[in-house]
Amino acid sequence: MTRGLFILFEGCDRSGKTTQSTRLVQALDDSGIKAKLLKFPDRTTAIGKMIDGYLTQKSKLSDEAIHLLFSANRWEAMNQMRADLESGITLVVDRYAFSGVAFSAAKKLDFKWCKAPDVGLLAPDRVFFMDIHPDDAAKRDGYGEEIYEKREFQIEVRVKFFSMMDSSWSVVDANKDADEIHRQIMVLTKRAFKKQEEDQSSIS
Ligand code: T5A
Ligand code: NA
Repeated sequence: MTRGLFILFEGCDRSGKTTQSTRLVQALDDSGIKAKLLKFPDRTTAIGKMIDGYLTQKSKLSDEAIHLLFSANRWEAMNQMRADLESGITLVVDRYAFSGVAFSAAKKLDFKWCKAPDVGLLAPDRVFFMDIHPDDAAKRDGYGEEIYEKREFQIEVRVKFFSMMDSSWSVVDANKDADEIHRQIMVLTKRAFKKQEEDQSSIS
């Protein structure tokens, strides 16, 4: 059984992660590849409901407490994610631990402290960074409703994301037309499947 791929979308707020991750899962399904869409925070769990209350500014939490809740919200999904990947399902994930670190570090929490609770989580095979300048994101529908959607803060978050990138990341120009972005994501995804195939044939 070939393991599924773990494909992650990251980016600043309103960069189009949900739009593109949804389209990718649909396209994979259409081409007969089993794929599942996951989104963090998962606001449906007990922990997720606490996170939602914080984001929508209905409740207050310290920076440290909300950071740990975001991490716990990933840990509670881990067993299912591992089982899915092992059974050959590709996971397309909308935000993950890099968001956790970027947003909390942008609040000036210590970078190493921010990374610690996520150590041991499954790592993504590929990361697509949806890159948009916060000034362009601010023009999109619904911007400014949640706690972090403020210009100066988003600029800081974007810098933190860039500081965490390695060769598994691709920076995608998220200010382009959604169809064009989707086509680019498909090219990058096909390349990731091909690489997995090549890696497997070289060890067997
Ligand atoms: N957070 C998250 C942490 O602090 N720590 C953590 O550990 C985690 C996981 C909520 C907040 O939580 C923070 C980060 C966030 O501030 P969320 O639930 O992912 O995280 O936030 P959402 O509000 O759901 O999502 P975003 O605001 O990030 O938006 P998306 O998903 O990037 O963008 P999307 O696809 O919903 O599109 C936004 C708008 O733009 C349009 C869409 O139609 C929509 O109206 N759009 C485009 N317009 C023009 N051109 C394009 N190419 C477009 N693509 C989409
Ligand atoms: Na979203």
